[in-house]
Amino acid sequence: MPKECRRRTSKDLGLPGTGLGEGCRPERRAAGKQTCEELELLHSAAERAQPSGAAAAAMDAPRVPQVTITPEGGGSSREMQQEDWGDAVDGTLRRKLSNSSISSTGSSVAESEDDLLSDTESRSKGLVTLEHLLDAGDIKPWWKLKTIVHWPFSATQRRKLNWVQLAGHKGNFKAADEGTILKKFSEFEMQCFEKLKQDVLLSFVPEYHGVVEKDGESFLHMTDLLANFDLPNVMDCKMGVRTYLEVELGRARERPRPREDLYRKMVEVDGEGPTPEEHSQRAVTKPRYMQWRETMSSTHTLGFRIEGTKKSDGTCRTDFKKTRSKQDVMQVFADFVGGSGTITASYLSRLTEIQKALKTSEFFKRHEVIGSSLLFIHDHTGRAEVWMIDFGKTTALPEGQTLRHDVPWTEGNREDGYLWGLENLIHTLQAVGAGGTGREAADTHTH
Ligand code: I3P
Repeated sequence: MPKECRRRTSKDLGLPGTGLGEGCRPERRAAGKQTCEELELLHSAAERAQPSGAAAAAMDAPRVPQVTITPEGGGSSREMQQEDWGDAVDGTLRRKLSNSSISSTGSSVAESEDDLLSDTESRSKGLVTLEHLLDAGDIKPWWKLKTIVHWPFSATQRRKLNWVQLAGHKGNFKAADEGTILKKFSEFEMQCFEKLKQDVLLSFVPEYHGVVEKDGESFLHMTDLLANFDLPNVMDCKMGVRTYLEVELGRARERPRPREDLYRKMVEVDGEGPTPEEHSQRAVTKPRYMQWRETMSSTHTLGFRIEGTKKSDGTCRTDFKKTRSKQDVMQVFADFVGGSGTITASYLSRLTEIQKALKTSEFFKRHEVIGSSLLFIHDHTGRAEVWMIDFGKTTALPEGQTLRHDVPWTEGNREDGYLWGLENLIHTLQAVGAGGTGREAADTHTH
């Protein structure tokens, strides 16, 4: 089961006193590992931040982004320093959006299969790095932005920065006008949003406002899904039985690029994961890693997996790599909805609507939907929504070809198992609503 993060103490950070949570166990830090710890760091810093100038003028906004910054590249990683805090919260720390494969992790990632993809596609992977604006000549470490969620701010310390990304999904974001976000441009995703304008799925995806240029880079401008929530609870479920594109598989086969960072991530979860050969190479290819991830989690068994959750109380959980059984998934859901039948029912109703729309959607029929998530959001008012997000790896099929999305994948058929996963997700949530433990609700459909 996933571990809960602990809140880092001011002592950990070398910062003056901040309010701190207790009771979470310490976790060993590992490069590339998704953690919640840094999320708490920014919260602590933000609580003390004194907005000034334009930021102070915008103090009527109730939320600020909460970010998880995961240092990349073992040797070069470091904790956030006190000097960074002011920057992080007053905006002088610029979010530099670039391909962190190059900027942060050096050769191991730069050697990945992704580098065989187009530049646009590679950049669309959603990696965010942060760079200081001051000290242009100074070489600073790069950080990978993993999670952005809202955080409640005291009345006197509010800033208007409503943007969001989910735990477990990497994202490239910039703050935008109220209620909107900018996401790093991806050709695939842009094409999806354009096509979705004429599709029945339109009401289930974030509103898309077009491409904008900022600081010399392109972004997709879209609605911030959290904007209308008060202290939202957020969950990201990655849909489908497969999380890599067939094209990635083919390219990896033609030109294998074993990666040490993925080997390390694998070993961290399961020392027996790598084959003897991979152990001796101390590296695994990306498709191999992705397939292993799928079998460790519920992707293969249920056709979806939980990537991360963030609750209104600040509890963040991102390590669901071994959450595989229906019982475990149910427990996470039960905890997420806090036993609320109303929230569960609202989620189910929305999921059923999405399911219905998917079955008639022309867009869905004609696309291989990989790495896309369903985003669950609810708050204490009882408001609960589910949205389809992340289309950076959603690719159009050749003219005339269509997918069923509920049949097994065999290489070449491009099936993604999205609908099968959704059906299982609905059954899982129904079992949660019925107060089941998961044991008695073993009615999961199998291929
Ligand atoms: C990552 C996850 C991402 C994937 C990333 C993996 O593994 O599968 O979906 O990015 O590849 O490392 P984990 O969840 O275990 O951290 P894409 O979906 O963009 O392929 P990457 O390391 O090449 O960014």
